[in-house]
Amino acid sequence: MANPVFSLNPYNVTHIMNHIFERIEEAGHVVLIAHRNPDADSVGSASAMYTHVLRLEKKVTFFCATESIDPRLAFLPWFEKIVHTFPEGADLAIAFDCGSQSRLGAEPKCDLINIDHHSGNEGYGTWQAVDVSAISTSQVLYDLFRERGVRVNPKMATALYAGLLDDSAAFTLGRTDRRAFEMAADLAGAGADIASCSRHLVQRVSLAATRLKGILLQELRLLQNGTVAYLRVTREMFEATGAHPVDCEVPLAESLYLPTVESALLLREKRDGSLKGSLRTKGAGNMAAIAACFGGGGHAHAAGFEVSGETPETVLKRILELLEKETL
Ligand SMILES: [Mn+2]
Repeated sequence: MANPVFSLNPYNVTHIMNHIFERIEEAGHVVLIAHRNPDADSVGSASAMYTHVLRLEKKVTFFCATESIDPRLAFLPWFEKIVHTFPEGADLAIAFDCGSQSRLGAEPKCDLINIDHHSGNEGYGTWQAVDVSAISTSQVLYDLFRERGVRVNPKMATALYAGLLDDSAAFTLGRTDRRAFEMAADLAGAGADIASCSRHLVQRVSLAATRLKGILLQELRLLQNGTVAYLRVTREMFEATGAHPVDCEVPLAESLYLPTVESALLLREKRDGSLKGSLRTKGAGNMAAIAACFGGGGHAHAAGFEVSGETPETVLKRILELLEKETL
């Protein structure tokens, strides 16, 4: 059975934090795990920890099961160190920004620390530092570093800032608060490369992604009196444009900019015939609860799932019913 999820708060943060840093100090070989199809928060958090573990003169491996990682993340420190095979002989693994064990893309035999901010975190691992009030996993890690008195150098500051910038949607999410801005100010003071983070994570788009966006926006359907945006992505669309699955994120997010749209659903056909669903909302419904009906998870405003053996039409119909219940 999974361990209970600790929410970091002033009463137990010191306790969890000490466990985590003592385990790292005792370990000989630490593996840092960015989740499958990683984002800037997962890679950035693991990157910041990489510097910390290196400073302790430990053997460290940066692992991510996905081989074709979003190239926008390549500017992050230690990105070139990422390997796709889980190493033998590690005695400690740390997962970053990974709500479920299946997203790890590996089954570590050693002790595992779970550092995350997803509300649906499964509580896997030997120790958990899961703060659901944090806007990014990099914020959870930033708090742990600060509490422990770990000095954040410019490389670490850039990596932590990248997670904050990306997960707050460039400081535009409604939940971007004083804590987020104070962290940003502190990291800027610590030498974070703000310009590179903006350039690579916000102001950069591939031609393939731009072409895919054009097709998706053309095919976008508005349902339920214009309150739901539906985007269906076929394999042909990827073949025609050369785009990467992650390139669906921006069109999906921007479909919420339409004034009548409250929620958005994207269904993407995968190579094996299964469907990847992504749900977003700017309303009150809980997308994580809907995704959970399909074995997925995430946040209230953004969640995802995977299903096989069902048609997009069946999945869409069921989601529309669930959305209706969520927004009643
Ligand atoms: Mn995150």
